[in-house]
Amino acid sequence: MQKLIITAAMVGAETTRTTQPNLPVTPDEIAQAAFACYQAGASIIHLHVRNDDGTPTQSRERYRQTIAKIQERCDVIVQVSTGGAVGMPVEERLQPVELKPEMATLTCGTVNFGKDVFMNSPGDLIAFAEALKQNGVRPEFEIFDAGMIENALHLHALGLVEPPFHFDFVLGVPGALPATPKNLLFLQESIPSGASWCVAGIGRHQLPMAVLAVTLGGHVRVGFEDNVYYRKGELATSNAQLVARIVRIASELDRAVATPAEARAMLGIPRHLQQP
Ligand code: KMH
Ligand code: ZN
Repeated sequence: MQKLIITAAMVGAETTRTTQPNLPVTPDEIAQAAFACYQAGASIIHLHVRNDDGTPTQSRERYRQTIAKIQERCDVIVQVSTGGAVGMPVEERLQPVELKPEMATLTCGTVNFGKDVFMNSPGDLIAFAEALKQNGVRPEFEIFDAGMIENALHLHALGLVEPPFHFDFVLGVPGALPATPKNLLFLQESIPSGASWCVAGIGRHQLPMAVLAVTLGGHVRVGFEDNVYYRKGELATSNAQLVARIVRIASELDRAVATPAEARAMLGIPRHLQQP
């Protein structure tokens, strides 16, 4: 089995300080939290940024400041969000890609998202894939529902993305594919051989989906973007606490955890370049 890549999704766009008082918001807070996650065993930081008042933003400048502060502390892989928050236009969502980060998300279709609709039209997917290609950024395909895998492969047919492919199955969003073992197995079987996958279980599904991924040879995403609890009724004290639990479980199951350098090799990321 490949070494385990742990992604920390520490911020997101929807989680608030009201639901999780330890949510990092400022560039300094996010960089400190990223370093703690790296020390705990995360090799990828899935990055969203916020304004000082806590509202979500895709500001290129805010991403630039935050990435610089992360890179001052450690060589973790920074994967910027191109999802942003529901309702943001494509141009706004694409701002952090101009910084040429090592990775970015690419959501592969439109999906109901709680009471909202997370829009990703066929034309949007092409715009995201073109921007990532132009800037030399490795995509992580965000798969909220089974049909999105086909949309990702269509981008390959158009010559916009190249293997090795990496998929993130986001399971348990209200309105999207439920987080069940059966669905996870189905998705695992539905991606091309040679592709890698990660699972991000939402809410109470985060831990059981992660444990399944550790045993099946997939990779794991944890953090406050997807889940704010350590266990039922008990808030997590930090994102790093959630990462550390996965490292302990992986150790018990004899699954070694990847360093950022090992994750780069597995994901086809050529080498680590500091941001200008
Ligand atoms: N905030 C969600 C609407 C991504 O980061 O690419 C989208 C999201 C996906 O978080
Ligand atoms: Zn995200």
